[in-house]
Amino acid sequence: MTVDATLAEGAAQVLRDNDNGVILVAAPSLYPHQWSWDAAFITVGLARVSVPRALAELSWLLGAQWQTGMIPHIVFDAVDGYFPGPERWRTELSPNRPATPPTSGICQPPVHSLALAAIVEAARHGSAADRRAATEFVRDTLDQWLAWHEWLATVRDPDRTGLFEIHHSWESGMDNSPRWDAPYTRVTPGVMAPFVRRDLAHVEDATERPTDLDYRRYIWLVDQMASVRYDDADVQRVIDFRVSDVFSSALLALSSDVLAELADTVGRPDAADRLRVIAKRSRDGVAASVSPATGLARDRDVRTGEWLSTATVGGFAPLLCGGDPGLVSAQRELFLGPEWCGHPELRYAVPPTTSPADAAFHPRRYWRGPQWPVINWLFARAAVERGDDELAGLLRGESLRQLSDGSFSEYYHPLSGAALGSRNQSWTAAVALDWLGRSW
Ligand code: 9WN
Repeated sequence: MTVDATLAEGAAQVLRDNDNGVILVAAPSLYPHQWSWDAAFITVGLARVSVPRALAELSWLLGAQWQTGMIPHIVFDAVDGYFPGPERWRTELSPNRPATPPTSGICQPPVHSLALAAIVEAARHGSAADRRAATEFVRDTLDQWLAWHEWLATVRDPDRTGLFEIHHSWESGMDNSPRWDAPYTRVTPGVMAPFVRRDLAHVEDATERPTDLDYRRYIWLVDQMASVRYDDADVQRVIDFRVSDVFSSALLALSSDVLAELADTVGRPDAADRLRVIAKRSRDGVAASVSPATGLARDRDVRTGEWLSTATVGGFAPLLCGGDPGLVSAQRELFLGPEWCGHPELRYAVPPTTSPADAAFHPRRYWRGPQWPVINWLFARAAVERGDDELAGLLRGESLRQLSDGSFSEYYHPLSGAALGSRNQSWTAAVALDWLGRSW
């Protein structure tokens, strides 16, 4: 077998091992449930193995959609082992949650249309039955995806700024990124029910995970949301954390454009028009956030009105959603330059989650420096959407070198290249499989 074939077989094996017959768990022991954005990346990989299995994964997630349109960040499986589980979330207090299965009460970045498009693409090369199933799925579920995008673009962006707000850093998917340091100084936990973390049992070294103080704040916010039964308007009134997330807003723009194209293919120009309105407003919002001083896009603390300028990968939001060619080319130069992918001490030339040149950089601690294959995949996917195959090719080549250790780790040490976090993480195996199956 060639090196690539061995790696592809290893990735496919991880997906098989993590399949519990209903869902693919995000990781074998650290994350034994279905996570929203993980499921999307996992589906991209699954589409290369089996179109029906890929459709089933998205279907299960969509079955847990809330009546508001929100897709929850965790769909719980009937196993114990993760904290916070359903008993801490208490989403049964909300009239909007699905009757079953239990879910968390927040969301994650909207990348699901990329998964849908990957299924459609795989089906094009598959059997007639695959093609029919994929088209029917797009047609039958389009209104549910549209409701999800519209919920983000309206309820979570009441002033139509083009940047939607999050109420917990878990909603960004980048839990302890320095992006959230300033807003978290204003989250001051009071008296709360005790809890025991379970994540630390699954990593080699506690410095690979968020701190105990981070966790107190995370759970405090969960308790605040539960105290108002996850009512959208009440959460905005009581929550200590309200931040416009520029990276996720760029993903909403990208995903809305991709979903609009799919809507056109199933004869839904009405939906396509609504999605393109969301895409344009989000793209404009992202462009307006760019700091003239640093050239990086910025999040904004809704409670104080303050722009948040940290040198994190979130600053490259315009490279995800595209837009003004001058802005995109300036960002591209910065991205490949010495403070980012071109930093001389990096083992692989893919973006660290925080610039090594920034004081907040920490090479082991989760989203504060390590490199995440799924983030690299997103930048490559977005580059292809803009016609920048060269950038996509660079990211693919370096990522495959990084992944060649075969550990399919959750994240990697940016300087040494060491595997960090969970091993055999489903989404890492999924993007590896996708990269191996294409030339960008
Ligand atoms: C909280 C599952 C998820 C990813 C997130 C990542 C991590 C959870 C945790 O794992 O978050 O949602 O317990 O740390 O930060 O991006 O979706 O892989």
